[in-house]
Amino acid sequence: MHNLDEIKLIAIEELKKIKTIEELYEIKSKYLGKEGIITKRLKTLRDLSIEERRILGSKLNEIKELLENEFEMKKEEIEEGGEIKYDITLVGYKREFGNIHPITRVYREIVDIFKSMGFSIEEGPEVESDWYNFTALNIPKYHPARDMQDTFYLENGKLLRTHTSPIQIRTMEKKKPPIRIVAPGRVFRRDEIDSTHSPVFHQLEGLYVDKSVSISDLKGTLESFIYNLFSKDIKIKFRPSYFPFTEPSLEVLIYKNNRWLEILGAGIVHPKVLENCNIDSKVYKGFAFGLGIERIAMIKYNINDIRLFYENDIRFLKQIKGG
Ligand code: FA5
Repeated sequence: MHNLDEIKLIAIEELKKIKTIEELYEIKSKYLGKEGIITKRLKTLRDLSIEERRILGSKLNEIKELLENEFEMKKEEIEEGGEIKYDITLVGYKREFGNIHPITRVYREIVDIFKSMGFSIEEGPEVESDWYNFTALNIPKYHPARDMQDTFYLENGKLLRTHTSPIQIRTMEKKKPPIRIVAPGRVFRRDEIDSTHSPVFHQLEGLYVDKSVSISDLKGTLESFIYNLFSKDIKIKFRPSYFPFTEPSLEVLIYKNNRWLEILGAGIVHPKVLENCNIDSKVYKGFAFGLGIERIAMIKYNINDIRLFYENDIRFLKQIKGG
């Protein structure tokens, strides 16, 4: 006669091997049926002393319960169709890999070029005061130039910056010339949305202040930047413009897909702007520029509608990969 632990192990081993419900009931009756091994043992308990009955009884009941559980589990397994509980042929979840957004990608390329020319990076807040966004830049209240950059005003009198030019003022306030910085950021305007305009877009400001700075330094810097970012074959055009904070002022356009696209505004820093920052305009001169990052990305990646950048359509974002 086997001891109880052996009986238990043998029963479990036998259960593992069976495949059908018929075999399962056979084994169940072999151990737990009327004439089953465990049942018979339970019947012999009454011939034992109280102490023996207590010890053996609890052991037998424990095994009985365990085997009943095992039978139930095996029954479920057989009913669910054999030993395989999971369908390993099912298609799994596909994990999408992310991409650097085209705006971030172009922004990084632009910054790298200016860094290689000796410019360092500055930043400023998106919520600005009237002083930094307009007044210090020689755009006093009621100046018509404010109309071209209408913005979103907050209840506390502050506004969402319309360009990155306030960072010029912030930088000149804290640094003494020579100054050579670029300042990227998100800007906001009450512009109508169309294929080349968005109410939220990105600019990169440039500022160079030193004792002798001329318009040809500005032109040379911008040309060198554009040829570096695109190639020498790109068609560019400078045209006169007007900004209250530069004099003279100009714009740069690039020819792509049968149209001229304006990418930046620039000029020689107005003496009043230098004076507003306590820089002696008789000693120092400066040039500044502000370029539209989306516009540059549109040219670089041949994108004809600015709205594609903000729709987060994976089919679009996937196409712009690399490096
Ligand atoms: C300015 O914002 C000036 N602060 C630029 C400047 C800086 C001039 C320093 C002189 C010295 P403008 O409004 O033209 O200028 O905008 C500059 C560039 O931002 C444009 O050339 C264009 O590329 C881009 N841009 C302007 N408005 C939008 C818009 N709504 N959506 C997308 N890009 C825009």
